[in-house]
Amino acid sequence: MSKKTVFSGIQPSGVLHIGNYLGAIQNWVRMQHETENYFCVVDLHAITVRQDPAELRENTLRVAKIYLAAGLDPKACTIFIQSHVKEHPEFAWILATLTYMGELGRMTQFKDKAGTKGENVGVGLFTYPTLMAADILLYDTHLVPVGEDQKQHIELTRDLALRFNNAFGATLVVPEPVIRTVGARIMSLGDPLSKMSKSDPRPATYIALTDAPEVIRKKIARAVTDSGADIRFGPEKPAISNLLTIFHLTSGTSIPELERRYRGKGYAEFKRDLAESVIEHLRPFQERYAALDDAEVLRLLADGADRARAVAACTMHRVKERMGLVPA
Ligand code: ATP
Ligand code: LTN
Repeated sequence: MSKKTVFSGIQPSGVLHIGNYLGAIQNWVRMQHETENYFCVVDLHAITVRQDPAELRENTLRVAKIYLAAGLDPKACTIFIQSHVKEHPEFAWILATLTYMGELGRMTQFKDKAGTKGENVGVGLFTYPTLMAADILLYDTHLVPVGEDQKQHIELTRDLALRFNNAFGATLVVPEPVIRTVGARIMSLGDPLSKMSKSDPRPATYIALTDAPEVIRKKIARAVTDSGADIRFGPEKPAISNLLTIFHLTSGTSIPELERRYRGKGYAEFKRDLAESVIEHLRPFQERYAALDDAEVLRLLADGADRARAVAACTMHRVKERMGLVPA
């Protein structure tokens, strides 16, 4: 039986945090040997928000290094930079012609990021989901492992694939999201009601994958907690529930077991142990990250782009033919 194809991506819009890792990357690493994989650094998505050129360049390489340090095997995965494969924006245009204004206007990520900008919100932020759909559909993707916040974009991708197929005949594979049951939405350390985000201007609200142990200890010690002293998982305890989730995912100990272990103990002891669990969990990753050679990573990315381009060009050819665009 042939393997299913996986596609996912992360924007180089800041420093990656444990939310990106526990919500998305860890799943990729786990699945990689059962599937055929494309993991993309989506730089064309990052520029929907103004980026400093030097920082964008640095962050793009950093995300690729994080993929590798997290354990993605370049033999099993095609790792590449989105802007190296011109079929992504090309196909995004075609998909935009099939997308309705109403559909894009309903996207929560757009509504959040547009905020109070009114008429001055960038068009790229609005059409962003059509580029994401292009990313996914170019590779005949079956599975898209992401955090909870991306579910709506994948539903739109499915709708666009079906719409294309209905209009022009069976051409595109209709993908499915893969969202883990625990850890798909790690919350901010500063506000347990909003998700941990790498574009948050306050670095204390997220644990970056590259944070040094003393920084991790400090951030966890200062993390917001709930009223009352008991360490219990539940909707009335959003901050402690989030910390318990992180503890569970970094230590492998179940949440009920952690609740038992810290019954009658204070937040201080719980947070101290949690910090050590996170530090230990990240240690092998951080060692691998430090040992990566930039020149070698750039070579892998060039090779990845070559492989991705070959597949993407094939899909574009099929798409154009079906739509009646005359081949060059
Ligand atoms: P930004 O806040 O700058 O939009 P982000 O931190 O949300 O960025 P993305 O590049 O948008 O990061 O997301 C990369 C992947 O990480 C996606 O699969 C996304 O669903 C997942 N992800 C992002 N934040 C979290 C989180 N807090 N918990 C779990 N998964 C997350
Ligand atoms: N929109 C996603 C990043 C992203 C993506 C993709 C994820 C762009 N293209 C394709 C999965 C598949 C985000 O903001 N997290």
